[in-house]
Amino acid sequence: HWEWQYLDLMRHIWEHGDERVDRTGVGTRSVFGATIRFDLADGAMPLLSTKRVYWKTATRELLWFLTGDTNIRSLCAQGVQIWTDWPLDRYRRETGDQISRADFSDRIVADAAFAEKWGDLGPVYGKQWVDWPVFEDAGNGLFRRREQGINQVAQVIASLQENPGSRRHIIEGWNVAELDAMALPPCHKTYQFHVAGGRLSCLLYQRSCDLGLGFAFNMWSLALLTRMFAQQCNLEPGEVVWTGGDVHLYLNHGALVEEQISRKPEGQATLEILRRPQSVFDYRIEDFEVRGYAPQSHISAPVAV
Ligand code: DHF
Ligand code: TMP
Repeated sequence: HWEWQYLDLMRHIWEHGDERVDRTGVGTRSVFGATIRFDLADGAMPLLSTKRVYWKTATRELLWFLTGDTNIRSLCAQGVQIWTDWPLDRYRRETGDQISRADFSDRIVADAAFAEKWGDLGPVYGKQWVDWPVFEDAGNGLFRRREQGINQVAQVIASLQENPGSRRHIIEGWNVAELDAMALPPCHKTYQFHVAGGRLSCLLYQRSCDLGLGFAFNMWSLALLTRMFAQQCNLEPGEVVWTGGDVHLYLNHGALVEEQISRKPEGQATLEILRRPQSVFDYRIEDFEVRGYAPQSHISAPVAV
């Protein structure tokens, strides 16, 4: 079962990882460099079976990236709170108001001006994916920002169709010039697509991975993005290759780790995409149906902010 790759990595890090103080102050055990592969043939998807993964939440996040939006407002409006903690943290620090997360989220949804002021994460994934900023010579010795930036997603879809054998099918989140303006510099930073034998594969390079929490979402989204691209390009889904740089377990995830490595993977979830939208930007949550997903119970763990 593919999931042993994950469980073995989890056990290895917990037992042998380098224990260190990280940015959040929580502390981690960490290894540098890891790979997990998964074959998407026959609709299979890399959804963990050893705990319930909220794949619809992860899907909503991916669709939100594709709109280019970087404000949490539309996520909060859908009840998705996976990004709320970072704007909330800034709001609390800058105003001293110790509002609860639920109240903050409600206010983000109810009050557009408040959301504009406090809900934006800066130029994170969505912005870089579909509107990477471009500067052009204004002719007067100055440069101006071109109104429309580069849509990397549209460009890669086009390059996959026009030049499938290319080794340059890349979507990059790591815009060095804008890192300071981001709430978090991108973790899943580089996606490279590859076509062989009519199959579309994708390799993700994730510079930093919270193996207990973020990974399950990142692996799902990697596979889902590949399935969407394959459908748009009339290719069969190939393989996904996940590579992590600093792959870590937070020290306060001990209960999750012990429980999860005591479980055994079982079954194989599949995904059907019910419709072929006009473009990669037109997918909706209702287009995705997961079958055969009967995971073991959810295991909650705190997120390090
Ligand atoms: N920071 C850290 N420390 N770890 C992360 O995984 C992380 N991920 C981010 C932003 N910053 C991060 C964005 N993605 C959850 C999942 C993904 C995610 C953020 C949070 C999460 O809390 N998942 C829980 C509950 C999900 C839910 O309630 O909907 C889970 O058990 O999967
Ligand atoms: P860092 O910027 O100091 O590396 O912290 C980011 C943390 O968030 C780190 O634990 C990795 C985790 N993370 C994921 O694992 N997946 C994600 O998609 C995101 C946004 C963050």
